[in-house]
Amino acid sequence: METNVQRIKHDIEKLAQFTATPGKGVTRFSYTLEDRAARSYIKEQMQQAELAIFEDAAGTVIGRRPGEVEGPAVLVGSHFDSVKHGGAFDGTAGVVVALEIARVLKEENITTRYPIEVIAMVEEEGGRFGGGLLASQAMAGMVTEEMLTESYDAQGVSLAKAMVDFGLNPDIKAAQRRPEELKAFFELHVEQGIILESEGIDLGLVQAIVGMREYEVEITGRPDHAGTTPMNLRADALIAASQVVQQVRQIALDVGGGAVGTVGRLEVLPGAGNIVPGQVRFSVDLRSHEQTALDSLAAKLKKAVQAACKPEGLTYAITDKMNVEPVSLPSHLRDLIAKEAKDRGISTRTMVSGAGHDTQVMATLTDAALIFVPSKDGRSHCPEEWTAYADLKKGADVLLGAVVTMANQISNDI
Ligand code: HGY
Ligand code: MN
Ligand code: MN
Repeated sequence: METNVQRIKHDIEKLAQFTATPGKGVTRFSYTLEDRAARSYIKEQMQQAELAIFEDAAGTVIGRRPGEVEGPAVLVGSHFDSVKHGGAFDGTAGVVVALEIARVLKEENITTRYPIEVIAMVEEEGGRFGGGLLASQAMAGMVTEEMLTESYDAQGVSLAKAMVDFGLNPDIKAAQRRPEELKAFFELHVEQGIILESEGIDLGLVQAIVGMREYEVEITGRPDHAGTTPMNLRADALIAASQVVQQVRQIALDVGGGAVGTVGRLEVLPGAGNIVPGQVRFSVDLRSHEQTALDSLAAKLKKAVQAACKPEGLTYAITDKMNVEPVSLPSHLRDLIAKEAKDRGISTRTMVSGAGHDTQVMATLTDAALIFVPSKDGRSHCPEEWTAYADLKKGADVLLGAVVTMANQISNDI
């Protein structure tokens, strides 16, 4: 029993067409026309695979293949939203592989003991509203009303309004899954790093995923005429913001142990060459595999913002956009996957993930596993992102084996 690489290739290429920036990578934000087109395609594929289709309150598309008994389901999937000008494989590869697994089970007429669900998640990247991991956090009951009403896109549309306008159930709590109805969650994802390719290894078995804190920082001064306002009378928000940007790098270096800090987006307002910046809004993304280090990064950031603003007489606001803990993933699922790989002559190595993934949130609900396939030149979050289809097929075959094995493993029926 194996997956069909032509169908995998076809789905990846088809889904890459649903982008707001044709010719400049994949830009597929949640609850947009591109989302609508991609989700319709995913539903069509689920229909052909004879899955029962359901969309949860966050907009995640779920295709369920019944088991012999009503029992805890094995979930397999990833996300199908993207970053701005991203690649065709980040998230999408995991959704496509899950669709292919469902097609093979239908073709081979295989019914496992327990149900299997194909999961196509939304808003993992936070590309439109900031934050991210929305779908998995909704399943884990971690999404608050405030996260929905207080998150806005560049046009000032709130996440809550975008979801309702998209036709979704406004009660996000309805997306919550009960641990007892879940048996395991599997995600295949492109590595987005250079290790597998440089070592010539086929699959990465992820043992830990980095913890992430994301903030929106807003520093407010006073817009003034750039020509007539003396230097000592200014409240220039960009002066303080630029100090904080420098500090984000220093904080990560000081905390060390692989900690990283990034300011990926910065907006100067009103944003004209002859106006002293009245306000600056910017993102801060802090990560570490250690919870204590993550806490230290966050505390140092807040101190840096205060130290930069006070002498300049500026005010500031720091809004939490995301706070997910570092996780270690259960070794028994890794062992199961390693055996499936070995049986197929596919090489593996354990590794950690510097990228965040829905798996780390699903791990709070059920046993979760994340496997990586190689990324060409380690590139991701860019149009150049690429994974060879033969590599994708290796991951898909191993995941097919692991999902079926897990869905047949007797456990306490609900
Ligand atoms: O940012 C991340 O690590 C993931 O790509 N959302
Ligand atoms: Mn990503
Ligand atoms: Mn991703």
